[in-house]
Amino acid sequence: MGGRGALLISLTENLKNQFATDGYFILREFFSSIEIAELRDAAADVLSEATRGARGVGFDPWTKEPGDDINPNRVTYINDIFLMHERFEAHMRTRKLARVFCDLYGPDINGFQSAAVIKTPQLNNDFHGWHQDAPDYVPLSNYKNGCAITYLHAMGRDTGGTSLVPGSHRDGVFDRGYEAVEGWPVKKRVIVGFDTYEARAITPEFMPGDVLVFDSWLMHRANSNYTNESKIGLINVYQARDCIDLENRNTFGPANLPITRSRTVLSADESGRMRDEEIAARSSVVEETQIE
Ligand SMILES: O=C(O)CCC(=O)C(=O)O
Repeated sequence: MGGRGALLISLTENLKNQFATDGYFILREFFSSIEIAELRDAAADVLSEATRGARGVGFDPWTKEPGDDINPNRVTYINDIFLMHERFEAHMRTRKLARVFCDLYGPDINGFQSAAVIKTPQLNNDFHGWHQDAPDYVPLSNYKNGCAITYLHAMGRDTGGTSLVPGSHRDGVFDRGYEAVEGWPVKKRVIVGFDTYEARAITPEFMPGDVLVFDSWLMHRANSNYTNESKIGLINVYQARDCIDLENRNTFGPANLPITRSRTVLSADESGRMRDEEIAARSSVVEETQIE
């Protein structure tokens, strides 16, 4: 497990080994209480404006009753939050977070997703189900794609935490299924063949400021929240620049967005410009290859 603080210099060999073997690690107290308070305020701003029917926003399927103060409309996820609030734009570019992915994947890191996942009060989240993220992403040209969840609240079993199966990232991409459950408003997502993994699942306790870093092939699940307050996690997915989205499946805002080059975090302007240049350079290589 990660020690206290930011590991600013580089990830220890232990953490890198844990990532290779188990497919995840936890950085305890990675963000300070001041940073978490700012992120909660930003979340409250964004969530207060999310209305049903908006693109890239999901809502509690169980009830349309009002939620709590921070999430009055019972939003369960919201994509591209870095475009909605400058604090989330800054979070995606936090030096210490970006450096974690440089240590895992190399000096040049691109964005892939920037979202918030919210477990609303008394949410039965079983429908969310065990899954891997990779089936939504592949084909990728390599495996250098992973997620960081920043916990803004204390979360665990039945309090909105994340469960995972250590080591399951090494077994490839599994088929996904959707099962109807009597009385449920939505189907339950499942991994076909999960039975043999279930006994290995763990459910860590997370505190505000902790970060879970995991490989996109790792089996995981978002848990129910049987408390009376919304529990918020920020999702930041990153990948190595040389991890190519071969069929351009990623439609999230950070797709192909340079976040670091040579381990240096870029500003929003720099990375927007660089994305345009890199995409233009890539298409001219494709054109030249076709002419030859
Ligand atoms: O919110 C969580 O606990 C897990 C999030 C998740 O499953 C996902 O982003 O794929």
